[in-house]
Amino acid sequence: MNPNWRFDTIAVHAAQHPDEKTGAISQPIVPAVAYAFADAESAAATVAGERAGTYYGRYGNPTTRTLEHKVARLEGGEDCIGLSSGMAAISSALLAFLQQGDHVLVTRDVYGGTYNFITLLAPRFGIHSDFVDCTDLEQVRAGIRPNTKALYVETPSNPRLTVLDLRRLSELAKDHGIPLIVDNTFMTPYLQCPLELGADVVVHSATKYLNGHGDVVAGFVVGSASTIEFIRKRIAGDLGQNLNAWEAFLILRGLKTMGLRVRAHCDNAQQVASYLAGHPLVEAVYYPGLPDHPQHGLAMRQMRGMGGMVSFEIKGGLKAGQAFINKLQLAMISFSLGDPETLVQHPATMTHFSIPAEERLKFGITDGLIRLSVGLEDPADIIADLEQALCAAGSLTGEG
Ligand code: LCS
Repeated sequence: MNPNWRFDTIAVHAAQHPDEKTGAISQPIVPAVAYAFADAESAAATVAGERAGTYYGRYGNPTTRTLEHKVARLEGGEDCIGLSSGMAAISSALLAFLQQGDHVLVTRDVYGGTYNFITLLAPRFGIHSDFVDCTDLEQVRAGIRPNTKALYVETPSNPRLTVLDLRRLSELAKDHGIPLIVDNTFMTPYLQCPLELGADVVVHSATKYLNGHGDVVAGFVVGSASTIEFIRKRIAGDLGQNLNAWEAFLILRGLKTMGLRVRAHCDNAQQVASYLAGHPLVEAVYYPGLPDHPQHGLAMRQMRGMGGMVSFEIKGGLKAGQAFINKLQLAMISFSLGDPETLVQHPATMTHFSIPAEERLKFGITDGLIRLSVGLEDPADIIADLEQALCAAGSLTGEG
C-alpha cells in the first residue's frame, strides 16, 4: 500500500485486494467457524500464536480481520479488534487495564451505557470510578489516585458536545503512567485521530458513522498489538463478543464512503446549528462549529471537521421539547446516530435516562435538551422540517 495515500483512498483500498481465485473486488464473506489444518503441528502452532491463521470463530474471522486491518490503518494504530457492539469495545478496553481494587477517572458527560457499565457493573468486580470535568486539567490531576489505572474520555461528548484537549490530557496521563482511552465515535478517524494526539487506545461504536447505514451493531478497539491481543484472547474471546463476518462485510462496504458521508454530515450540521442559533424559541445551541461554543478554538485546532451532531435547549423545557419532537415530519424520533436519516432524541428520557436526575444536571443534560443526528438529506429540507416543528411547538406552549 502506498504510504502517501490520503484518507479517502485508504478508506477504499487499505487491507483489501481482489480475491486471488475469482478476482472479486468486494470482500468475500467467510462465515466459517472452524478451519482445517494440514497437520497436528500447524494446529498447535496456530493456537499458540506462533503461526498466523484463524482457528475458531470466537477468536477471529478472515473477513473481520480485513476490516480490523483497515480500521487500524485509518486510526493510525498498531492493531485493532472488531467486537459485537460499541459497549463491547468500551467494556473490553476498560477491562484490559482495570482489575479489582483499581480506579478509573472518567470525563463528566459520557454515553449512558458507558456510565452504566462504569457505575453499575464494574463496582461489582471491585473497580471504582470518579467523574470529573475533563475541560479542567487541574480537576483531572487532582482526581488521579495511586490506584488510578486509566483515564477515559469521550470528545465531543454525548450529548453536550463538550470538546476535550486530547494532547494535554494524554500528556497528563503519561506523567502519571496511565493510559488515555478515547471514544472517537462522534468524530470517526476522518475528523480526529486520538492516537496521533498521544492517546493510547481508541474505542468506537461502529454502529454509527463507521458503518453509517443503521443496519449493524458493532464496535472497535484500536491500540498496541499487546493490548489488542490481550482483549482478543482474554476478554472478547472468553466472554464471546466477536464481530461476525456478515457484519464485518457491511462495515467494509460502509467505510468506503465514510469520507464522503462525514463531509456531508458536517456541512449539513453546520447549517442546522446556525439556523437554530438564530431562532427565538432556542435558548442555546451546542455545536463545536459555532463561534460561541466554549471550546470552539480547541475544536478548530484538534478536529478536521465539526461532526454531524447538534444539541440544543428549547425554551419551555420538557413540555416544549416533547411538543417540538412530536411535530417533526422528516426527522425521526430514535436512538442511535450517524445514519443517513436525521434522527432526533431527548437525552433526559432516552439515551441518558438511566443517569439519576441530579447527576444528569451536573453533566448539563437538562429536561429541555434535544439532540439531533443531522442526516444526509438536503439541508434545506432538514431546516424546513425544524422550522415547522418549532413554529407548531411555539404556538402550543405559548413560547416564542
Ligand atoms: N459510544 C458512544 C459515544 C455512543 O453514542 C454509543 C451509543 C456507544 C458508545 C455504544 O455503542 P453501541 O454498543 O450501541 O454500538 N449511543 C447511542 C445513542 O446515542 N443512542 O442510541 C445509542
